[in-house]
This record gives sequence, structure tokens and C-alpha cells, in this order.
Amino acid sequence: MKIAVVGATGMVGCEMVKVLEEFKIPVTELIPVASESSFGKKVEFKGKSYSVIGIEQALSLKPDIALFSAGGALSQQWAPRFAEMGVTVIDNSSAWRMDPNVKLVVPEINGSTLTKSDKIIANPNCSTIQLVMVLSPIHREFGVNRVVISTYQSVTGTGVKAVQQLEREERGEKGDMVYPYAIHRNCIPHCDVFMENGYTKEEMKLVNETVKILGDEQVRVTATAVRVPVVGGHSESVNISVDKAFEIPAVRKLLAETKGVQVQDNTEVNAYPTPNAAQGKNDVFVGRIRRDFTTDNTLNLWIVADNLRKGAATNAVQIAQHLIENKLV
Ligand code: 2RA
Repeated sequence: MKIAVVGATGMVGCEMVKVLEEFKIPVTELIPVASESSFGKKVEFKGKSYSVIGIEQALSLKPDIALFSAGGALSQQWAPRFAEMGVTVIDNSSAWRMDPNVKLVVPEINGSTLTKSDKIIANPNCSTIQLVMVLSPIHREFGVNRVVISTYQSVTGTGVKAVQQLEREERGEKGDMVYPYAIHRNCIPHCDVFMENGYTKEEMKLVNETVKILGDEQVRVTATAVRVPVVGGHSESVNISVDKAFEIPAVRKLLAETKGVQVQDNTEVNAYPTPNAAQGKNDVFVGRIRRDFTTDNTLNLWIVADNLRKGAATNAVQIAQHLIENKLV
């Protein structure tokens, strides 16, 4: 299996290479792809060194699967060219997520919808993936009708320059600003760009992608996305209204039995998820599961996941794993 990683030197791309190895995906040849400034850089994979090459050369090598994490513009331009060559593209950018002809996939939820004809597959936004991993079983069992979510998103979601801004500010140094304000000891309610409706693109990704993945236009979502000085992962405070009556122990049991979800929920021993604990892990962690007493059939909970892992690289590799295991590539 020849697998290309387009954006192999970026934070998500590096994580994709690690996860491919950890998950023992049967890769016979890794094709690391990046911009010209990285040509020749070495990428270590399963004890071998691979040289970073350009995307045109990668296309000529005709990989079986290409994992893209190199921005929307490059995906718009190149994903169709790879697909035309018969390469299955799993794209981590937002370029194809809302395209009606492209599936938006979290394997545990809708992986079974994939077929051999899906040649461009969209990886959802990180904050969406961890949300729907918890929402999906609750929706199936109780019928979700409204979701109010506030996110607390790691600076790693913005990229290495944002992490460098945080680290510089922690040292008391000045330098290039990725955010409009200092992120050190601060919270910035501004993830991605503002739109005319007063929401950010990040918030509208949560709204639109959640509906597409759950496959139910009746689910109403409203979001506030906040950037926080954290590196381990994204956290989310979620208020969920459902159609049916529920008992909290039944919700806790349902989530504990959900593949890819770990319940950490015992306030007597301060057991709840945190980004520091979730960093480097592939599951989604949920806790603080409790009834919202202000209205009927509504609960609050807290969701944490490593945004570079299940929020990006792990989910993409799990899609590849599903395709390989089901002989769809
Ligand atoms: C962020 N989800 O956290 C976006 C992109 N990774 O900024």
C-alpha cells in the first residue's frame, strides 16, 4: 500500500505519519509531500528514512491513498487530480467538507457509508469530530434536537506559529502575533475569521458539519469557539436537548459502551477529562455528565480530545484503515 502524506512536515502531517506507524497500517511505501522549502527533508517511518518530495512528483508515483493536510487551496487544486488518477484522497482541510458529493466521515459514525467510488473523502473539523463522537450515540438513543456548545481550543489548532507565540509570551518576549491579542493568560473568542452573521467560520463548521455527519437537518446547533493557552487538545462544554426522557446513569452507560469514547466522570475523586491528560491519546473523553435542571430532557457534559489526534490525524488514518480493511482501495 503506497500512502502519500501531503503536508507531511506540518503539525497534523507529522502526527499522521506517527499514527500510520502506531496503527500498523500496511504501508509498503510512504510518500511524504511538502512545499519546496522542505524538499529533501527526511521523514522517519517504520525504521526507514523517506525524502520529502513535491506534489507533482507524488502524483506521478500514483499512491493508493493520499492523506492531505496542507490547506484548503491546495486541496481544491490537487485532490481532484489525485482522484482522477484513481488515488483515494482523505482531506483534512475544509475544502470539501460541505460538498454534497463528498462524504464527511467519522468512521465510528458513518464509515459504513463509504464505497469504492468515494475518491475524495473529507475529514471533519477537529472540534466537530469530538462533538459528534458523543452526540451520535445520544442522538440514536434519545433524539438530539438542540445543542449549545462552547469550545476551549488549543493553540495547536492554529498551527506551529501560534504555539511559538504562546511560548514567546510565556518567556516575556515580543514577536510575531498570530492572534490579535496576547494568548498567554488570556482567552480569545475568535477561532478562524468572522462572518457576516456574527459567528466565526469555526463556529459555523460546528453547526453545519454536525448536521451533515448526523444526517439530520432537524438538529439545531449554536456555538461559541474560544482559543485558550493550552497545547494538549480541545475542550468543549456542551448542553444537549433531546426528544426522549433519560436517566443520567443510562447516558453514562451508553457513552461508556461507545467505541472511541472514554467516560471520566466521578466528581467525588475529581475524575473528569482535561487536555493535558488527553494529549497524545486517540480517544474522545467525556465527563461532568449531569442534568440541566432549567428545562426538560436536557443535559450538560464536558468533552476533551487531542485535536491533532482524533481531531485530525487519527480520524484520517482510521478512515484509511476502514478503506483497507473493507477492500475499498
Ligand atoms: C482550529 N479547528 O482549532 C481549527 C483548525 N484546526 O483552529
